[in-house]
Amino acid sequence: MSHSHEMSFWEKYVFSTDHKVIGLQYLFTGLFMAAIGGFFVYVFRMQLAFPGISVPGYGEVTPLAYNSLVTNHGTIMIFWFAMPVLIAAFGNILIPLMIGCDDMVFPRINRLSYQIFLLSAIILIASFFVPNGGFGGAWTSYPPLSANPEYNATPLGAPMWLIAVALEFVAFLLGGINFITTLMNARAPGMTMYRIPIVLWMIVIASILFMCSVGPLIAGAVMLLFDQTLGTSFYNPAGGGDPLLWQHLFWFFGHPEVYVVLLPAMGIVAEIMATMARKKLFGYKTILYSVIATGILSFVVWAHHQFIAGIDPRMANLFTVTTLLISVPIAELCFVYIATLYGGSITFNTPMLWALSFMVEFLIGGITGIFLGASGVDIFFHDTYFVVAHFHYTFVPIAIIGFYAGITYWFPKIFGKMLSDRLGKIHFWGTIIPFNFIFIPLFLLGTAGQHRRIWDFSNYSDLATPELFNLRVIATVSLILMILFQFVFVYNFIKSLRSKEKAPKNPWDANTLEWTADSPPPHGNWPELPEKVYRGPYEFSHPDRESDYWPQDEPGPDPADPDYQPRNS
Ligand code: HEM
Ligand SMILES: [Cu+2]
Repeated sequence: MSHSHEMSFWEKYVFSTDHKVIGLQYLFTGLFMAAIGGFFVYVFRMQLAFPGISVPGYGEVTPLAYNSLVTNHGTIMIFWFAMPVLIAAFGNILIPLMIGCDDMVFPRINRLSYQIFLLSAIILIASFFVPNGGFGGAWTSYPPLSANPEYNATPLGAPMWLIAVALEFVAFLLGGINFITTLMNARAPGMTMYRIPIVLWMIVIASILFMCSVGPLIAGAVMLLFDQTLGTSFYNPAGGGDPLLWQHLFWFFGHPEVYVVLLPAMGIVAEIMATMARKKLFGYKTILYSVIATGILSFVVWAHHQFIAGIDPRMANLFTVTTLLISVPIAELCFVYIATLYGGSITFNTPMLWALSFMVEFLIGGITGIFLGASGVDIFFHDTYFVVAHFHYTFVPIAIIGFYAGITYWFPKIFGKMLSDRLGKIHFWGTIIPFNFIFIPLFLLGTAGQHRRIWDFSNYSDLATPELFNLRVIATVSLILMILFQFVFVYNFIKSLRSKEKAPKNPWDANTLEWTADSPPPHGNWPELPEKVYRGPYEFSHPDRESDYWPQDEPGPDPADPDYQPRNS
């Protein structure tokens, strides 16, 4: 490479333009933020189960603090953990390696994207320490509560939160430009559209979805900032504004955002399933077109968040129909994945367990979403813990399971060492079992009418029964168990990094190009870029071949070619 001189620590790890280093920066910043978001959840779940106690490691939870903890937990988990890890970290690391090029097309824009992201994280964290603490108007930030400093009691925290979120959006717009251009322009010869690994399609389609949906929200956020700080009244009815305008702008972005984080996770799962089942991914094009259909449909469902906002019932029907329609392509994806597994010779190692559990848990989230999408049912469930349980059954698989699936699968490539599969399995079960014991009780609490965003339920006689109290304790104890088991992963991570044994180049016998690079890949990825791609990424257990996998760059016939002559004929 052109870097003949020794690079200093700063050049190598802080101001690098290498896509892998930027990917790791996003990864570790995202994980650090997840730890904060996780700590917040521990604090407010303690308050919910044992109201009024002083939470170990935090202290007493005041109502104001409770609001801020919930708000920032949600904000951080989605914008500073799910997006940076699933899209920015995996996207940055995987795109060039899987399409066979040496870096992103605009490496310095890429670096700038991370730096703006880091700044946004710093501003958000700083907002916890200003007088009255961080913003407490919920991650959806509905006005007039969010717009009026007198109502939300966080005159500094609220604008800082908005500025942090806006900067984070800028970072992801810049990052998305790189992802799309790189995928379109830097592919190795022979890497045709239908030979691109599905995870890259998912990451790039997610970036496009984000770019198309975020514009109106940025405009809306600026207006909200003006309402907060300059006394305008875009959303203030007293001044002629309309608080519902924000709800439209927010959810026009907010619902596609769910698919923005879902798609990369589903892509990760697809790669792992094909490899660990030694089967060709079933219906590559079906997946691609279902994802595109999902993306388009996701723009016409937003008002299912407004069924109780005084919407005309005929309009509610329309949004019920589109919401239920979107479950069709998503269900299709699930069937396609099951078809991939069908008849495969499955290895149940750690990445595969995560991938399989993703399907099971996400299914619960998806099915309960159908209830909420029906306007009549939602009138009862709206803003209860049923909703909280529903979206966590989608977000925890996406963010937590998706992350662990991806990191355990690509760990040998990224860090050049193997993780312990035994510790991995302990961590897996220690996470997945408590996870269900957190959120099944929340479904029950929601059906019992327990409202969300409430600081102390003992104030409501119908919610202060011993049965409901027990359910809250089960959820909180399970959460603590789940958090404790995360340290098994941390231990495994550090232990593997320190081990002397190097990982092989291609430990899972996979086909995609990243496995042909050294582990970890050097700056520039390969001494010489892959010369040609001969086939799709999922030629596993091909009947004409002795070996059960067929790397994309291995010279030889292309089974998709019409002139292809099978060897055995
Ligand atoms: C196992 C870990 C988690 C637990 C136990 C948990 C628990 C909770 C609870 C109980 C609430 C509602 C609090 C209230 O309404 O008063 C909540 C809110 C929320 N959580 Fe989580 N959560 C977890 C992980 C996540 C993850 C991974 C995400 C997203 C990637 C997420 C996103 C959200 C969002 C968006 C809200 C709404 C915040 C708001 O109302 O403003 N959570 N969480
Ligand atoms: Cu929605």
